[in-house]
Amino acid sequence: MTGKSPFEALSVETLAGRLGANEPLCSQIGKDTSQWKVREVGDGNLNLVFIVEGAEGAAVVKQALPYVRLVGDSWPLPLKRSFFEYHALTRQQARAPGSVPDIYHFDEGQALIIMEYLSPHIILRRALIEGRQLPNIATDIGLFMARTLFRGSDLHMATKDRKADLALFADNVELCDITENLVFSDPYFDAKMNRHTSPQLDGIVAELRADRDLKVEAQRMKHIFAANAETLLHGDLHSGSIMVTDTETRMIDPEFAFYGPIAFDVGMLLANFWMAFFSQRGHEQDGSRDAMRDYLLGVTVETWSVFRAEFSHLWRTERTGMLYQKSLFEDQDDRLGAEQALDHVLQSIWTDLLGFAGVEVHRRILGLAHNADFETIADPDLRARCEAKALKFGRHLAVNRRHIHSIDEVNRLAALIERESRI
Ligand code: SR1
Ligand code: MG
Repeated sequence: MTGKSPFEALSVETLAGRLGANEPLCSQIGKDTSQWKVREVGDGNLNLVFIVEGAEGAAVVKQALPYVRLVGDSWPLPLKRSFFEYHALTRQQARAPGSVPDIYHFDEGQALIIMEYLSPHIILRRALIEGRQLPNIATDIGLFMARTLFRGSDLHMATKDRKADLALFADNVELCDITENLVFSDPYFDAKMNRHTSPQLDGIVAELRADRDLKVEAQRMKHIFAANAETLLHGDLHSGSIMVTDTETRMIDPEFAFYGPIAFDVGMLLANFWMAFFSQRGHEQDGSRDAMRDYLLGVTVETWSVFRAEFSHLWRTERTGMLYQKSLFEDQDDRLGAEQALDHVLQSIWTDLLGFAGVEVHRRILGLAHNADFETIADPDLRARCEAKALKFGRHLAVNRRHIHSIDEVNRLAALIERESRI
């Protein structure tokens, strides 16, 4: 199969025939296709994902489909998202080595990426639902975010290179459009594809849709998302985009990559830890999840602290871009000025990440794309209680973000809301 053939979706049955001569794949898993075992394991919303095992190893073949898998061919989606995913992965690998799967091959025409099979890794979201406490995720993810977000910005890159990259990723229009609508707008009106736990949440949903301050703030976040092309984002950094073992963490699936605000990836990620926190009550049938709740709040504190420390370290050692240039500060013996500017930048990331986290929580409960943390709670009354608490928390973050000063303050609020028993 070459990049020149017309696009054709792979299947378990056709994969060996079509990729049997693919040199990078054969060199990973062995070229005797009679030994290949192929499974389709994609459980995301958009793509096909195959695990291919051969006599000498295994690999993952990920292929985009020309439509949204979750919805079907009534919602077309361009194959070029695979191009953006491939280019985002190569940049993430360069900026945060070891944090993403190794890439063996990219075929633009067939919209497929052949990459490292991560085993025995599982999706972080699943681990958190199972109540597993992973010791390294806060450090690994905090470092990943600081390194990729700092090194992809005008704080570090030559501005000519950053502008060329900005132009490249600006074409990821349709994936941005998904985020712009699904995250920032749909949850706040009766959008066609929305769903929520009903009738239990009907009253709260009506309240949120009538909440003028919330709607204004959600649109403010959308404005920042769309207009603040600061750095190359992962673009969809939630616990379903991270694979883990007890000791290893890898980020996957950056097909939503584009140039946006630093705070977006950080806010989305933290929101997913807070949602995991509020969902624990629904997974408590086999024993208390008190320790898991403490662990999850601890992870938010540590992730933010690692992010801040690494971002500050890079600010002091790798600030080679055109922003806040050293010639204005350190070179004039004004280290204090550089620190003052760093404080301002971190403060603005903090305020904005809270807003992004708030709307991310809302869209996972009220919009099209829900998350398994809540969805796997079978009892709808119990699920609704967990979701209602998360919605209240999300509203507080989004509306009061300028008045919240520390992550401890956020976590005290989460614990307080969690202890309230009524919807
Ligand atoms: C139609 S795509 C829905 C969601 O799935 C992806 O993982 C993104 O989070 C997107 O918003
Ligand atoms: Mg994804």
